[in-house]
Amino acid sequence: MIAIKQRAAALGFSATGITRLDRNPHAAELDRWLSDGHAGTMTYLNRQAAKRKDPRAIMPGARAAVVTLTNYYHGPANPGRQPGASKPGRVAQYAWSPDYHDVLGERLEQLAEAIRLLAPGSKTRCYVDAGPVPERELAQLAGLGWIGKNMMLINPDIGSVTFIGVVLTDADLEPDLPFEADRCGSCTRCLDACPTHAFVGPRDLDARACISYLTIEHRGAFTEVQRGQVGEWVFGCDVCQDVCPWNVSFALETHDAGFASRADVAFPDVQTFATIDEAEFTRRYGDTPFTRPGLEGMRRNAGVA
Ligand code: B12
Ligand code: SF4
Ligand code: SF4
Repeated sequence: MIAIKQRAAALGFSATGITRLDRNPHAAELDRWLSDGHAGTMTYLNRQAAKRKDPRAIMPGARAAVVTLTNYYHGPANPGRQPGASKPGRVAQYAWSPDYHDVLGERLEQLAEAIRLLAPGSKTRCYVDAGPVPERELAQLAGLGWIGKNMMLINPDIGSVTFIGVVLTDADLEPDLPFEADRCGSCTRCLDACPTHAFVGPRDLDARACISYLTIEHRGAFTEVQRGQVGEWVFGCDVCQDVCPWNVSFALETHDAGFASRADVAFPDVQTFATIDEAEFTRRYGDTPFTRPGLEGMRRNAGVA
């Protein structure tokens, strides 16, 4: 399987692992998380639960997953160094560059082609963030890292500031060993630093209180409590990753041209959202993740910031 990993490295993926598909060993955790209501209004997670609990059901005949990590770290969030730092409003780093669904989707298709060449007649399907794929779970099983107390997949060499991309295939690929160790130890920095105390416990995040959920997935106005929680963040949140010692020590700035940051997205002028109309919003931000909350959502978030 060295050929697949070499191809993945050449395509720009930071790390790649392979796992055979089986029943999700943490299906019970997913059930409990959902029944506790921690998914909030993300009801698609309930609808997809059966497939997340048994990823073999996602694609007919699927036997293996080739799982990739892509580093998107843009450097320490040092407001003094950032252009536009005097402006209010912060955007999580995963949104700073062109939409990762597009960039990684194309790279995964090229990786899938390499798998089909290696195993003639095999079928493949690519996923990044969309679809019923338990991505962090598969990454851990493919040996790429452990699930931290902040629920992120942490790779011991590059940290957690990564996207996960997956190619499912019916080819019979030799798997890697799962990453069994838990290298969080007694650390609780992420749990303690979360501005909204959204962690009910280690590896248990109530998304309804998470700034990422509130600024991106929540529809409608904020309550007073939610306004206080969201604070200066206008899109997503990086706090539980910024404080993690594995990122502080090992995350390296990306030099991947596909993930070059866009100043208008990384450091937007938050006043803009109050004044522009839908047509102007689409012209400026139509190809960015800001389209998920849309102009109405970004206006609401910016209003708090
Ligand atoms: C819904 C979702 C969200 C929700 C809910 C987050 C959450 N913690 O579940 C919200 C909107 C809040 C969110 C926020 C973010 N997200 Co998000 N999100 C997802 C999505 C679409 C589904 C996740 C899901 O199923 N959650 C439900 C929980 C229960 O499942 P799970 O996270 O897979 O957890 C499993 C393991 O933890 C396992 N488990 C439980 N206990 C144990 C114990 C051990 C020992 C082991 C091994 C496993 C294990 O069981 C769980 C069920 O299988 C995934 C993409 C995907 N298809 O998977 C991206 C994804 C998880 N998100 C991602 C990112 C980047 C983020 C943000 C950093 C974005 C930001 N900066 O604002 C934040 C981080 C917040 C956080 N600390 O989790 C990346 C994570 C990459 C990585 N390296 O881990 C993903 C994988 C997207 C991608 N393709 O890159 N997200
Ligand atoms: S992303 Fe922010 S709000 Fe959400 S759990 Fe992490 S620190 Fe808390
Ligand atoms: S901050 Fe500490 S507890 Fe949280 S994920 Fe990182 S190492 Fe684990």
